[in-house]
Amino acid sequence: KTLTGQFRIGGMTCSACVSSIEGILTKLPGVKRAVVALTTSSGEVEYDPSVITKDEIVCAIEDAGFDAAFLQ
Ligand code: 9UX
Repeated sequence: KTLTGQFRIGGMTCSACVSSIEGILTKLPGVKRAVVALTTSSGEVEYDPSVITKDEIVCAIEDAGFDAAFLQ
C-alpha cells in the first residue's frame, strides 16, 4: 500500500536545498518517491504507511534544519 502526502517546507533558499531534502527523503525506509519544489515551498512523497509515518517524515526534514508540516 502506498499513500501520497503533500507538505509545506520552510527555510529553503536555494536549489541545493531541494536536492538535499529530496535525497534525505528518498533514503528513508518506506519512502518510494519524493519531489520538492522551491518556488512553492512544498513537497510530495509517496510512502508506505506501514513502514514510516508522516511524523517521521516531518522529523527527518526538520533534523536537516528546515521547517516542515504535512497538509491536512
Ligand atoms: Mo543553498 Mo540550502 O546555499 O540548505 S543548500 S541554502
